[in-house]
Amino acid sequence: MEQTMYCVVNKPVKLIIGSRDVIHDVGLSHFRMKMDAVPGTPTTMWFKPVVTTAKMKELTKNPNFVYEISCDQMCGNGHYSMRGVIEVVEQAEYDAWIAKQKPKYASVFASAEAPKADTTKAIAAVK
Ligand SMILES: [Cu+2]
Repeated sequence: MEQTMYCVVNKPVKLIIGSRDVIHDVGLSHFRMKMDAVPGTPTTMWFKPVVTTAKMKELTKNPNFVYEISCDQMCGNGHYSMRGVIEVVEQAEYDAWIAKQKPKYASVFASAEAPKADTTKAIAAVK
């Protein structure tokens, strides 16, 4: 399942990155950044998005433009699916989005199935 990380334009974002299985790599190709995700050794990376996704759709003349976040390390069978989207929005849009979110931790711990260990989950925990 593709996940979306919402960020506010012109506000710094710090990712605290880990892995529960093998070495992955968090890649933000549009920001020209990447950082390894290493089991047992947390890494960090920060960035400040300065152009909203909506503005990038205009600038690129591509109505389907999305900022991508992906695993940039060939890590195994699931590598092809380790991809998400970063949605860069204005503060008001972010506030409206966050107000509609439900806590995820309660449902994770109540579930009999443990969360899948992959880079995307680690990233999702940061947002
Ligand atoms: Cu991978």
